[in-house]
Amino acid sequence: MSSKGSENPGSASKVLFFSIFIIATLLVAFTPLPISRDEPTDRILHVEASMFAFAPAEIKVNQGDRVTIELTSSDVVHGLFLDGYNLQLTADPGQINEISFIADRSGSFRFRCSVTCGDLHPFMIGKLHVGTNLLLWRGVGLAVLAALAGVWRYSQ
Ligand SMILES: [Cu+2]
Repeated sequence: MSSKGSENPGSASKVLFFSIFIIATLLVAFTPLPISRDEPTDRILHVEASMFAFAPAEIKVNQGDRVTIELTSSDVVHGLFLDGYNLQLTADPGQINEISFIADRSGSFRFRCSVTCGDLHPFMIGKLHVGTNLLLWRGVGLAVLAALAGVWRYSQ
């Protein structure tokens, strides 16, 4: 690298890096959260149970949502027990059974069939994801940027 004619050949890239860093920091800190946590919504979810799966097997809601699960069965009697919330309902073939609850606990919770329905009944499992803690991820993002800034500073 030739530095003749320039007092500080690396200054342009430093300025560029610093600009990108500032922009990234502002984005992480101030990008509006896509979903306001203050406005819970009604979520009506149709879940179809059949040997030996739930469809859908993965459900996502936001913390605070009023969730209604409408369970149907397309073959034999199935049940749905939701870990963490300790909710349970069963569905006879061709019938709809529903349960409503407030998703006040965030995290990932398994739900599984609560009626022995055949050989693979123990594997009839789904998952409910409640909330993405966006504030937490924002904090993680800022910590990563701060760490990068430290690495960059000491590598000069
Ligand atoms: Cu079942």
